[in-house]
Amino acid sequence: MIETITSQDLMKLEEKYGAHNYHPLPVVLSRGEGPYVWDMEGKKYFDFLSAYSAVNQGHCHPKIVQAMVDQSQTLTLTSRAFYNDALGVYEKYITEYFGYDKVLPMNTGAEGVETALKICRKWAYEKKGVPENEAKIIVCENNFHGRTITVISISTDPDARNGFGPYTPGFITIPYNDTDALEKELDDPNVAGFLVEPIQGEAGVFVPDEGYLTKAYEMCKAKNVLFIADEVQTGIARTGKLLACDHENVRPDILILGKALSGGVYPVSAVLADDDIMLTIKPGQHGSTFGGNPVAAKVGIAALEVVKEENLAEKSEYLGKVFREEMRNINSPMIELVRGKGLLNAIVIKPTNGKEAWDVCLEMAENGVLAKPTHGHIIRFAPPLVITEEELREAIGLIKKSILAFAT
Ligand code: IF1
Repeated sequence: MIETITSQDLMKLEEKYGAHNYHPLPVVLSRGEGPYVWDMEGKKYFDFLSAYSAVNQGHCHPKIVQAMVDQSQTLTLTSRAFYNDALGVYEKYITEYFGYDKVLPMNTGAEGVETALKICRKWAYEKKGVPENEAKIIVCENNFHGRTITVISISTDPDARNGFGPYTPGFITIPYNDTDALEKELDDPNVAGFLVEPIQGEAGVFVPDEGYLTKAYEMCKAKNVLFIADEVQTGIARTGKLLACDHENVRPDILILGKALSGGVYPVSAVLADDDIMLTIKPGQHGSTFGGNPVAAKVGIAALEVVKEENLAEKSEYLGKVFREEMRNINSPMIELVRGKGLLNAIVIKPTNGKEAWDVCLEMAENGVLAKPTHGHIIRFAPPLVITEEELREAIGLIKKSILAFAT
């Protein structure tokens, strides 16, 4: 049976045996290399999703895979009940890389967010003097921070949230990109932190006004409130700088990283902060079986080295400009808006002749480019940052052809 299994068979297997919590495009991928993936029939595609920006370094990057293979054959997991010979080296590397005193290693992005929220609350009680159980954290409308109960408690997306209550208390929601609303809520002395995505990914690559992050950061400082940046998706060269906050020279008090911290080969996330914040967490108060395991440590170093060695931030900055310029030059009534930073971009699609973003994505897949709609009418474009200019221009041609197939 295994020998003759087709992509149709595999999609049916997922339908029959897997929970129905996703609605994938009908392609079954079986191989990846750099900016490319191949389906079971051997058809080659440009991957313009990059596993939601986890594969910034390209599929199966040889250096990262080698680090994983080598460590996997030596020691995979000790738990944090014992020391291992890889973790400390990684902790030194990543804290120096991003310029923080300490790192707390976790596995997934949502765990990173949960960790940041816990650290923030602990700091509020021990350092800021907020009365017990009174700490509040400000979050933004249309955020995406993951899928855990607390994280969906702060979501405003009905699909993410509805039907999963009761919800975690202690949060205040304000509009994104709105410093007046932030200023008002910061008057509450029990506010401990402000959690924000420097660019809202799931909301459709929503880029805030220039100066928003700086102003929000300064307002937080004035009220002794921690500025917490979720850079799980925007971080590690995706937006044309190492961090999206770097565009405004803002240094978050708590920084959350995930996804590309492993180049997509393994779940690796991290929370970074300085001692006065991080050391409020004592032994036994937080942790994870897999967090900081030796494979993750070796993979994390390799993934971060690749970002520097291959100048991925500079590439992303330059290629992003090429991408947006070329997209804005496409003459189609379907393109309502092109926006983004670096190689994190989106096109807002105006349904035309009964065709919408999903149809455009199917047509692009047919033509050899994989991307996915978000919120029905927005298509996100985020290729691996290792894509060359020549490859990018070829992909742009295919995207253009797909959009022009519906309306000119
Ligand atoms: C899914 C979107 C991307 C994130 C930010 C934390 C997490 C994410 C800013 C949690 C995760 C994902 C998860 C993925 C879809 C996806 C996504 F479309 F929902 F918005 F990337 F654009 N913070 N983002 O974007 O990280 O726990 O998943 O490791 O299928 O849910 P995680």
